[in-house]
Amino acid sequence: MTRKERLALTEAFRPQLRKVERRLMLKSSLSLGALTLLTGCDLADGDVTDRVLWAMLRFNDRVQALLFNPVVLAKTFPPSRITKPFRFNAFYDEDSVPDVDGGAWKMAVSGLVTDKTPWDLKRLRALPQEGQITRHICVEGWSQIGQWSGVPLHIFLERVGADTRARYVGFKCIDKYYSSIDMASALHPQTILALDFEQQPLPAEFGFPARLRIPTKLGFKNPKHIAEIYVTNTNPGGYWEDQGYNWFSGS
Ligand SMILES: Nc1nc2c(c(=O)[nH]1)N[C@H]1C(S)=C(S)[C@@H](COP(=O)(O)O)O[C@H]1N2
Ligand SMILES: [Mo]
Repeated sequence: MTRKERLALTEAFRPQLRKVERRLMLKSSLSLGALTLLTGCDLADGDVTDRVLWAMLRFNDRVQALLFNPVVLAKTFPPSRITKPFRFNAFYDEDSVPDVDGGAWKMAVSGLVTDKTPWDLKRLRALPQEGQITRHICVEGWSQIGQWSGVPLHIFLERVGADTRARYVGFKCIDKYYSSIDMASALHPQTILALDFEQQPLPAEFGFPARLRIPTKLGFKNPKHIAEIYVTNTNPGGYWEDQGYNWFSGS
């Protein structure tokens, strides 16, 4: 397939993939009859229904991952378009944001990497830094334009000797949030391990000391307050992903 054909296919399929998935998640009862015919399973059995739905969603994730074009860039904006004030979001209120000591913080690296030495802020700041002004889109139905900079994740992965043929990069956070992305998205040039927001160290509420900024995915796939990064072939899921939100969630 040429790049052009692949792009056309992505565009043609995107709305359908979204529609099928929305229907399955929101109105699964409507498609259960069809699923019974397709699978021959007794879908009155909740466990089986669950397993069939999850299998279909994971298949959908694989299709989306195949259609993801690693060279297409997310739209960028001029500084005048930055949203002020920028909105905070997490699975808890702003007064519960973790208070992290940046001097003592260490980020663990594990899984399929050759160098598992933990990283501190000083060493991360010594790596090449990239900035971006991009749109952050939350699955709840709002979006805002923000400015972040930090280490491109592909550079970080290369430094730690990550096996970039592995399928997933997982993130564990200080607040017990977690998420994961496919390797192609991890290596995308705009995927950064952000240390700064609006050219200043990340404020506590926006993910100090380090967060993922990945403009090709929805907001919930941008984990804040990272404690550990790991490379694996087993899908690590995520805080929202494991509750039924689409795992791939391209934006
Ligand atoms: N550690 C952590 N990261 C997280 C979340 C969270 O609850 N904890 N929420 C996610 C969601 S749903 C969104 S929309 C963005 C919000 O980022 P912001 O506070 O910088 O706007 O963070 C994402 N990353
Ligand atoms: Mo979100």
